[in-house]
Amino acid sequence: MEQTDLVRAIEELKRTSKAVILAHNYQRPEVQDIADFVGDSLAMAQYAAASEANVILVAGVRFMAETVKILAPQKLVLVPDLNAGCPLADTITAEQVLKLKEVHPRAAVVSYVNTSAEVKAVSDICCTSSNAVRVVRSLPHQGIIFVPDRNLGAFVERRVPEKKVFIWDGFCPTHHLVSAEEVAQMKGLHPRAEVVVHPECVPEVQALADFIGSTSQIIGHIADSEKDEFIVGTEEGVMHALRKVAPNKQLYLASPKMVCPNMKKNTLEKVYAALLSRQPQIDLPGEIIDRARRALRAMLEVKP
Ligand code: CIZ
Repeated sequence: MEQTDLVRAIEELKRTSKAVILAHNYQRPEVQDIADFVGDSLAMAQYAAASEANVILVAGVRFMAETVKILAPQKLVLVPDLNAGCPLADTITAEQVLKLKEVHPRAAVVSYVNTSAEVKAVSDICCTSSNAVRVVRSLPHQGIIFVPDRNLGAFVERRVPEKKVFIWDGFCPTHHLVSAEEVAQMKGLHPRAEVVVHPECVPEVQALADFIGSTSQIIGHIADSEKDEFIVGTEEGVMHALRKVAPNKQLYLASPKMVCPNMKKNTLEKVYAALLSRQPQIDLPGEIIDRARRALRAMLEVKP
């Protein structure tokens, strides 16, 4: 099918099946453009929970669709490709978290949203890259077990020095693809540009940044800034949203290598096929949903 026919067919299926499509900021431009909502994983899940639609297609990676299912368990949650996983989330299992709890029994477990539903189910509270610092500060515990991203964990540790943070050694392979040397080179080429990076980047890259934030925070920062040139250190899908909110600004991706192969598994063809067949669906055991929801709700209760 031609792209325009595919888009028309998806619109028709959305209407007849009363479905909504949520897309993460890292999705392909054409997938973002067909979505009812584009944002980060937390905003996607909040949108889904408040939505009246019974069918939610999540164009992102698996943990994002699971988060939607946990917060809106009565809804049918579809994904374009079940194999779109997250290597960072795969670095830790629920059993490994339980072992960490045995070693640090008085510490609270803070799990980044980039984790499986099973890991969330054994966590005290979740966090995103937007609110990790706030979540950790909100806890009465002196010790924090932070999983699974070591760079986000170190970012939190630098901002909350009064706590002892035990950090898991996971990382996002896509955010590790940009080096400090590359960012320094880009700064040399564009000396007037501000450097904005995601906290999943290595500390040496973060040290060169003028602003560090989640995808939504990066988009908000660039849209609101009076500056007109930016070097952007996160997955390249965010450039599409940035070009929409800041059409007159000069935007340079920090490295052409920052492309997540899992995020790019979702195509318009797969979105169409999933809506048509109502497959693949995200299904989770009720007990995991209930326990993981406690950790997600605890995060949602942290004051902004
Ligand atoms: O929270 C998310 O969706 C992730 C994984 C990154 C971000 O900053 O949007």
